[in-house]
Amino acid sequence: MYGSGKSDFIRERVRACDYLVVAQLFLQQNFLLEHPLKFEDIKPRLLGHWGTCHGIDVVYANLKAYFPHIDFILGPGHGFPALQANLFLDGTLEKYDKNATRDEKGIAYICREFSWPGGFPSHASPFTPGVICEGGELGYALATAYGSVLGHPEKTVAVLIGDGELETATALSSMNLNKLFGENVSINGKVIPILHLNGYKISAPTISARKSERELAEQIRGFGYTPIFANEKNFGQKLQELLNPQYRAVAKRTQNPFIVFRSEKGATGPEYLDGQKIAGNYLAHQIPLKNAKTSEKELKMLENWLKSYHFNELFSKETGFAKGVFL
Ligand SMILES: Cc1ncc(C[n+]2csc(CCOP(=O)(O)OP(=O)(O)O)c2C)c(N)n1
Ligand SMILES: [Mg+2]
Repeated sequence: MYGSGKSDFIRERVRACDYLVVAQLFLQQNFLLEHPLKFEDIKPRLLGHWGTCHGIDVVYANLKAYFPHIDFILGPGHGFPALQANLFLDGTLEKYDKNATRDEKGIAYICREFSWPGGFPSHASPFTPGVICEGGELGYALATAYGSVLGHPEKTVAVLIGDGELETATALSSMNLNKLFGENVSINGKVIPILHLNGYKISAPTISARKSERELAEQIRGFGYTPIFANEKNFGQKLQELLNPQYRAVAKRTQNPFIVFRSEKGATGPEYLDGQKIAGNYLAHQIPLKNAKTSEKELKMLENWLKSYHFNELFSKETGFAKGVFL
C-alpha cells in the first residue's frame, strides 16, 4: 500500500499530522470519525490557529526526513497543534506524559485536551517538551536559534520564521546576527533560517509577500544570506541539495543559506465559505469553520475536510499507526 520513497512517507506523515491538527482544533469526541459527525462531537469553544499548521507539518516532516540530527526552532508558536501532533508521533510527548500513548487513547487525549480548561494551552508553552519560551509572542525565533548554536560548532539548527513574524523589530534585527557569527563555523554552529512565506498574518497580507521575488532575494542577500526559494513540492529536494557536501563546501566559502518556503496559508483546509476565500487568505488564520457546532453546512464541510486526509489508511485501532508516518 505504501510507496518506498521518502517522499511517500513524508506525504503520509503530513497527512497524519494535518488530521490530528484539525481533530485537536474541533473535536471533543468521535476522534476517528467512527460515525458521521454530529454537533455533540464539536468542542463548545473553538480556539486555536489553523492557517500556519499545514506549512509547519511540511517543514517538520522534511527536516525529520533529511536533517534528522539537527535542532528545530518554531517561530509561530500559535501553530501549537502542529507541533503537538509531530511531538506526539515522534513519541516525544509520551516520554514526558504517559497519557500521550500512540494509540486510540492517546489520540483522544491530545485532541480533547487541546485548548481546554486545565488541559493543553492553545499555544506552545513550557509544558511542551523542548519548548522554553512561551509561544504567542512573535519575534524571538531567529535570535534564539543563533543563541542556541553559540559556542557549539557541532550544532546545526533550522528555524521557521513566520512572514508576519519577520515584520517584528526583533526578528528583522536578528537577521544581522550572522555578522556576529562570521563565516567561519569553527567556533559556533550553523543556523538555517526558513521563512514561512504563506502570504498573510492575522488580518492582512505580509510585506514580504507583497515584494517581488527579486526584491525579497535582494533584501536577503543584503543581509548576507543566499536565498533559496522553495515550495511544498520541491522543499525536500532543496534540503537534500543543502546536505550535498559539494554545495556545503561552496556555502561555507560564500554565505549562509536562507530558505524562503512559499506555501498557501491554510492549505488543505476549506477553500471557500459563503463566497469568501479561506485557504490562501488571512481568513484561514484561526478557526475557519467557527460555526461547526451549530451550522449543518459547516459541520458537513468539517467532516469532508477531516475525511480528505484518509486517516483510516494511516491509523487503525487494532494495528496502530502505519510505519511510514514515523518516517
Ligand atoms: C510580538 C507579537 N505581536 C503580535 C502578535 C499577535 N499575532 C499572533 S499570530 C500573528 C500573525 C503571525 O503571522 P505570521 O508570522 O505570518 O504567521 P502565520 O500564522 O502566517 O504562519 C500575530 C500578529 C504576537 N503573537 N506577537
Ligand atoms: Mg504568515
